[in-house]
Amino acid sequence: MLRKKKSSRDGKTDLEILFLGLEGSGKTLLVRRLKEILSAKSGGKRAAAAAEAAGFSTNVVPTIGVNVDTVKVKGQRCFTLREVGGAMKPLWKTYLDACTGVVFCIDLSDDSSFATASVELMTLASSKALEGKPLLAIFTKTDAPFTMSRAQVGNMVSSWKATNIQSFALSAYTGDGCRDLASAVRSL
Ligand SMILES: Nc1nc2c(ncn2[C@@H]2O[C@H](COP(=O)(O)OP(=O)(O)OP(=O)(O)O)[C@@H](O)[C@H]2O)c(=O)[nH]1
Ligand SMILES: [Mg+2]
Repeated sequence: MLRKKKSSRDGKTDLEILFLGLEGSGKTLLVRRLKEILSAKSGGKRAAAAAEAAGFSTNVVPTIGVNVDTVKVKGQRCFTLREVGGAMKPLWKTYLDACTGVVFCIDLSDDSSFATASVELMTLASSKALEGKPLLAIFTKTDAPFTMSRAQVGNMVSSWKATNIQSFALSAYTGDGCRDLASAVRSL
């Protein structure tokens, strides 16, 4: 069963999504993109137009510690998006108990980190604290000039057969694929 927190205000469930992944895998930009999509939905057309007019900044700096964002979807639930920086990897496990689910970013453009990312993801998948909770693996930076091949990605995904990991590929830079992830997050 998913652990969902009851909101004291309206009785709807609140969700806490934990964003993990190696340094530079794209968590901060993805959280920014998701926040934009989730908030635009809550504010309707006017909010969506305002967000678009304001432009989407792709400027990011490495996360030293933890970033926390909240999005309240009108009349519905509150999403807490908590990113723990890749530099905090030894402390990731201390954030697992409190979350509803994990979004784990894997940088498609970085072949040197691909195997390590897979090992970290498998460690999370076998963690007791995440038992029964959704674990989403996100292949980031699909827009990059160099990305891992379909065969390499396929090999990695097939090694997850015995797990309940769900995977997505997207670019937080262009926004491609981000709406699918937002829909998955909404339905957690
Ligand atoms: N081409 C491309 N670059 C991206 C994308 N997402 C992030 N980046 C770039 O990748 C770098 C790292 O992105 P971050 O979002 O800071 O990565 P992070 O996982 O939060 O890194 P830490 O906070 O250090 O753990 C930055 O230079 C981003 O601009 C993407 O979808 N496409
Ligand atoms: Mg970051």
